[in-house]
Amino acid sequence: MTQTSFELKARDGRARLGVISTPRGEIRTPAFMPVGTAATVKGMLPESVRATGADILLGNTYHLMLRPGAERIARLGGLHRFMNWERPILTDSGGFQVMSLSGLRKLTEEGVKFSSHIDGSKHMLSPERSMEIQKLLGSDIVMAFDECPALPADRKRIAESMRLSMRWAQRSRDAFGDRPGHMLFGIMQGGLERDLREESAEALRGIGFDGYAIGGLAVGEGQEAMFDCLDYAPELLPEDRPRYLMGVGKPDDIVGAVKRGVDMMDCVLPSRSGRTGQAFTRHGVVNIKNARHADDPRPLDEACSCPACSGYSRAYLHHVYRSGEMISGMLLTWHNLHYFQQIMQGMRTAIAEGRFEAWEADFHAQRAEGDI
Ligand code: PRF
Ligand code: ZN
Repeated sequence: MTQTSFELKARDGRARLGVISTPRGEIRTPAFMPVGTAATVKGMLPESVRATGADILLGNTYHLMLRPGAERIARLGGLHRFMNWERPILTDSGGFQVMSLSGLRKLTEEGVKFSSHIDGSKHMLSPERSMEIQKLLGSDIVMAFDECPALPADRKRIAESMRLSMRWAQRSRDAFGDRPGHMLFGIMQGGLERDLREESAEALRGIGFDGYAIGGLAVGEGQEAMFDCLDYAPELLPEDRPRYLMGVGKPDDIVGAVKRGVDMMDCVLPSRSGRTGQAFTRHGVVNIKNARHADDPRPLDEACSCPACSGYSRAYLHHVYRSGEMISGMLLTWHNLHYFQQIMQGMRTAIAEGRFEAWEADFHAQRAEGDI
């Protein structure tokens, strides 16, 4: 009894509808995971995040190991209890964040030594230590430890990095062991090189994981190049396992990824943009700081049922943003997370009813409409 499963319920073209079951609850796919890097989705109570429709959050090994420390979180009963979110949590493994956030770092076959972006203190991550930390946190979906080169990078660098990540994937699998109720996902790398993506997928399938992520995209290559890769990459992975596209994206990236066979995604965009005065709506992005909202009595989106849209005008949201009031980030984050989850629910329903193509056409048509 493994206590976890992935059931595919419907398909429409390459888009898939499914459910991941874990002891902490079900994850409806296609799923969008809000990012709770530092054991909080910034500006939101966990029950509010749930109210937007999220089934699962993402946490970060890198941030939590540095502050407050994985051993401390374990002593306090694990990450779920610590942050008061009892539903599933997926944790990223740390390698990607070390490369993008830390100070001095040294990459070897063993792992990566680095200095903290917070206080400069010295730390080490390896496949074995990353598995240990994610176990201490109590993560439901554990990510293999990988390395992701920044693009553009030359082919030789991408190939060597991918092969290192595949050796680390095997070490992650060995260190993870057998943990009923918890899933381990492998991460495909290989940049935009088709044969390297194939080699990576082959290596991961040989090791065997509960799910498979597509890493190394949305790192500066642009949407067209990303979609070109997604035109073949998901199909290289086992059909009967969830596929997770890491760090994506804007609403149209998400829709394009689901259309190409992706089941899960995460991104800081809805929460981060909420704090910088950007709202995503059916018609496009609204910059609430813009002076043209100062006298506007309309809600952000008259068709949205979130608290920001049901109780407040654009004029109010503009005012609290300009005044630096905390409620500004709270309301806009709530709206953005709600909107992202509405997109996911819309896609899930459309796939179930075999009308994904029409849903997608409508999604793009609404965005083309004039004034926002
Ligand atoms: N690997 C890991 N985390 C990630 C990525 C990756 O390639 C990306 C790339 N978009 C985001 N987060 N481990
Ligand atoms: Zn709203």
